Amino acid sequence: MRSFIPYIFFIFVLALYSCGSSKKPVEDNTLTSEVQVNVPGFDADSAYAYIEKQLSFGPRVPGSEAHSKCASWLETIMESFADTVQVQAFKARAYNGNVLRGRNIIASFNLENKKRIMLSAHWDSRPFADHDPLESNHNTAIDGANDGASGVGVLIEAARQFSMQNPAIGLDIIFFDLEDYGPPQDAQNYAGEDYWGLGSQYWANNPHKTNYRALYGILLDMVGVKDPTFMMEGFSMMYAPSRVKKVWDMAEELGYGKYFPRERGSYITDDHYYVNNIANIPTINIIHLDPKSVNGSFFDHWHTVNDNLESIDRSSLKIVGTVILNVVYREKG
Ligand code: AHN
Ligand code: ZN
Repeated sequence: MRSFIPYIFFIFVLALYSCGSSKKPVEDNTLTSEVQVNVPGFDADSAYAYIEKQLSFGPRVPGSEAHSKCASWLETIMESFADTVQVQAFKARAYNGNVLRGRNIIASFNLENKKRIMLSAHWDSRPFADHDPLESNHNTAIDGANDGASGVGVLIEAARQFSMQNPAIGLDIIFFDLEDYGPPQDAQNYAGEDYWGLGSQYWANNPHKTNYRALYGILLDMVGVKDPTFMMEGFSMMYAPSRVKKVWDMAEELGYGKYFPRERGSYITDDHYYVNNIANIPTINIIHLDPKSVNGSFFDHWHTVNDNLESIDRSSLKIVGTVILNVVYREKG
């Protein structure tokens, strides 16, 4: 009987290898371990002020003066906090044939460290309020307080903290441009095409550094909604389930479990999709999802003229910012 054992072992090894051809994305499972460290407090008032500042330029619609002024401001403020800031200027074709000029802004900390985390949000705002209940508003550009500015505001405040207390891990904060220029609701012919996330698609195909790698990425989108429910978004679970678990565990440990329910959300074609699919960096999306909202997915004021400062809740910024700071500072460099 003993002589069978090597054969059984051989068959087992063979079976292991034959599974390798499956198409399911395989997450790189080199999770880093946690360290004991004093994590600075996240200042939600400061994050709020950064959102207010972005909105002060007017809607950050590609091609507008507000867009270019805001880009310069983002570059300057990130230069004051980060070790380096790179601006990636690019052109992309929109669903309607318009050629848009975009700017991805990449702020890096601890450049010498090969172990890196990538944090991101989109900084442009949508040119049309195509989900507004008033049809006469459908061609009006939105402030994008939640849809865009909230994630950027949280990450600028995080950067301010990183400048005061250096984390052990390397960090790249990327503000993607041209996320929200996707086809309007009433232009049906473009469904399924890659017209969202033009900035992240560009970056994923042309990273700011050759052979750029990060252990994982976190995207923030619509994080300023009152009483948020950050459900476990579909593509995040498909490409980076262990990172979702890590962040949701951290949120629970911090007492924010209620806002990070362990429930699956729908699949959102957002910037993280392209970072996962093209650049192969396991990236999760912390995004407020509410199947009971008027649009069936996002917050009620999504892509309406009411996505303005009034729909931002400071305590939500505090929750998300605190989770981000804890995740980053507790990573071993
Ligand atoms: C789609 O609705 C296909 N994607 C939503 C991505 C998005 C828009 N995030 C913010 N605004
Ligand atoms: Zn949007």
